[in-house]
Amino acid sequence: MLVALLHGLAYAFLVPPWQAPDEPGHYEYARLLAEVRRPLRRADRSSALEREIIASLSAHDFWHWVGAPVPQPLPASFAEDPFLVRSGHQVGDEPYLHYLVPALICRLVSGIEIQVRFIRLYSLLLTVLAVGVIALTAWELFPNDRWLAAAVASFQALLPMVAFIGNTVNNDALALLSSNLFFWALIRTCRRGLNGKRAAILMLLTLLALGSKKTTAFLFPLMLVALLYLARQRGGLRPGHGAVASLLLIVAAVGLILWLGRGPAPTGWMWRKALVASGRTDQAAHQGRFALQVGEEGPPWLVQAIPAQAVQPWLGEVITFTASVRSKTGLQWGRLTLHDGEEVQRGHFLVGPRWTQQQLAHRLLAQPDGLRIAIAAGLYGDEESAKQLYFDDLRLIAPDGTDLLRNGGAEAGARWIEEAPAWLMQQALLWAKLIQPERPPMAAMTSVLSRLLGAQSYDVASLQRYGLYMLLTFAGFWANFGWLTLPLPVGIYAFLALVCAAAAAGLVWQAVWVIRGEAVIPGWQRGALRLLGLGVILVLAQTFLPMIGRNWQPQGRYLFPAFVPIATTLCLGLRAWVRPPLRPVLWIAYWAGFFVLDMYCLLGRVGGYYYW
Ligand SMILES: [Ca+2]
Repeated sequence: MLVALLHGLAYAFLVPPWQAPDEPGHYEYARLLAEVRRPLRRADRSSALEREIIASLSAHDFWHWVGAPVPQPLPASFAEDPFLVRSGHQVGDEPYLHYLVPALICRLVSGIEIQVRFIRLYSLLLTVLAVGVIALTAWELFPNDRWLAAAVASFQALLPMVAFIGNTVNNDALALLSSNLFFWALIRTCRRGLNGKRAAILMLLTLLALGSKKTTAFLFPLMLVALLYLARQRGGLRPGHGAVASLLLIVAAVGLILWLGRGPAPTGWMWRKALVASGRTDQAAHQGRFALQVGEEGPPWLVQAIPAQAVQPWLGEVITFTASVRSKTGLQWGRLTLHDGEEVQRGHFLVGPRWTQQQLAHRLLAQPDGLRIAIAAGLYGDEESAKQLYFDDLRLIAPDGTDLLRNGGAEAGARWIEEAPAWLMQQALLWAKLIQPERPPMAAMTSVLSRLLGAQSYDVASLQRYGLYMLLTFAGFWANFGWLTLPLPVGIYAFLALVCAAAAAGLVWQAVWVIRGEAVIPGWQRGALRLLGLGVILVLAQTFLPMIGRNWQPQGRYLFPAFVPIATTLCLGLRAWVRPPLRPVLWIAYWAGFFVLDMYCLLGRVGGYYYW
């Protein structure tokens, strides 16, 4: 804890004000909370406060240090500055538990810079406490190997990025403390057995963590699995290996059938964020077997969202939306719509029962937040006019002739696996009378699944982007200072990656040993390590899955709430390479390595950049 305190103090004072990611946004949150004294909404943002913060940024040479051009004149809001706009707002986005004390600080002391310094000290306090908790956790988990426990416990105190992020104006410190508390309680429960009180503590700590930062969400499923697992162990209910294997086989078979089977809903097309089974028909088709239908028999409109990365190359250029359309009977109104986040463009037309070509051209904005295109029956705002229309061969043509739409010909039905969650959720909500039958629920899960399963999320460019983001996340976990503008030399990251790869290999080896029964470890410890392993898998899924199919970059610090499992697996993996008599040497090398890294980061990288 003393090491963490000194390490943290060094960063809290060496790093100039505002030179940590998103500090202005977190400070804005605290100040607004101090003023309105109730949970904040997006509408509570104040432009006067933003101008005050921007003046302070300017006084501390913010743009110079982050390596961005100094704006002339100063921007009037965060949104007007090309650098700050990427940081986004925390207000309306993050839970407010963490900000209570910073808000209090803002009420007690005045002067932006003093407030920022005090809020940093509050973060430091939380981080130091978090190190204390991880030490207790490691002691609890490895009573038979004190060296290993000390290595796990010191990992957090010695990691440069924790010392940096954990001591700036940011909500990561409380997330770190609360998730460490969760893991401490989890391991105590594994060792001493589950009872009502311990289960309640685990649930409360999960809530505390969830209230501190969104990145602790993985603790919720982990808590549920842990409670079930520990309850089963207590009850002595142990299904044999055969039962587990056949259960897995059944799950895999059902998954395969759901994956291969295709239902009536047109894949790629949504109505009110849900797939619609009635949106496709084989009663009429311009080409192929199927067409989309809207109006009396189908939903009143159908939407397809084009991801931001697909339209990115065509900013400022004209794209053309074309469709073949006909009515069921008589002359009917219909429309094509394009929505690029700010501007909605509608093209109305009148069609009869013969296929005709309609089109709508649109110039993309400079900063579209993705693009949504829709086909609809009737006139806009006049539901009475919506009669049956068929649409087929829809295309959204980019300047180079590529088609940005999926399933424009309506030939592909949605996979059952895409439809099943939406359908089940809808049935559950209908049953609970939470929705009316005519308003399908927000089946966000459906669009998430189609993003994860869609082939367009895995083209070469996307895979390269994911690889880059994973490397940046890895770097940001160890050390990347400023607004992630001050990385270490690539060679250091490569070395750290080698160490991690060695630890992973050691871990696999160790796991094989344990499974083959050659390593004897107590049952409670085996259970605790399994749950920690699950924690690592869950946090990796939580950090990396959201980047699939959209332009979103994870950060290394999003892994911090899983510090206990990450530090444990890393140290266990390293230990596996060394025979017991030589282990003290391994750990001394480990601490020496950390000491060199810390000194280099602090004096070489951070000090060298800001001071000498
Ligand atoms: Ca067709």
